Amino acid sequence: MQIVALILLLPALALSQTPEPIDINDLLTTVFQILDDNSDNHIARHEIDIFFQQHDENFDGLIEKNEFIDAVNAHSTGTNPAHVQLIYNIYPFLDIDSDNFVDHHDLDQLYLRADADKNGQVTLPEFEVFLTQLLFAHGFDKYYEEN
Ligand SMILES: [Ca+2]
Ligand SMILES: [Ca+2]
Ligand SMILES: [Ca+2]
Repeated sequence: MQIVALILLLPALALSQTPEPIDINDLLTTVFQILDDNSDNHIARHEIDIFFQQHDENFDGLIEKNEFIDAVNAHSTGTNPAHVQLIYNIYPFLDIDSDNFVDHHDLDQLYLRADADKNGQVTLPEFEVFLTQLLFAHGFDKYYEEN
């Protein structure tokens, strides 16, 4: 799966010859570390809930788009602006049931997909494969062409 992800990335990497090329692995590692609340190199399901609760500003059990953008901004100090924009664009993909909000139901579905070996922990390799596939399933390669 890792190799498949890398092969899928090659066209995007070829197009990213800009002054600040997007380093997808660096970006994914950074997001992983933000979600790994206890820094044990695994993302447990409840760590997703911790992040969710920290950024559900109006306590309605949903992460609205504006709350998602605030959450990304809160963790983006010194981050390549292209990375920040890329993460903004992930929001619709997280809304699995397409009801315009990200809620616990969506997170359950996303977590099940990310935890490839179903052991209740998401490792960095699992996370990288999952998020890379998510990005490419939603036209990530087009993002490179437009930027
Ligand atoms: Ca952890
Ligand atoms: Ca909310
Ligand atoms: Ca796992």
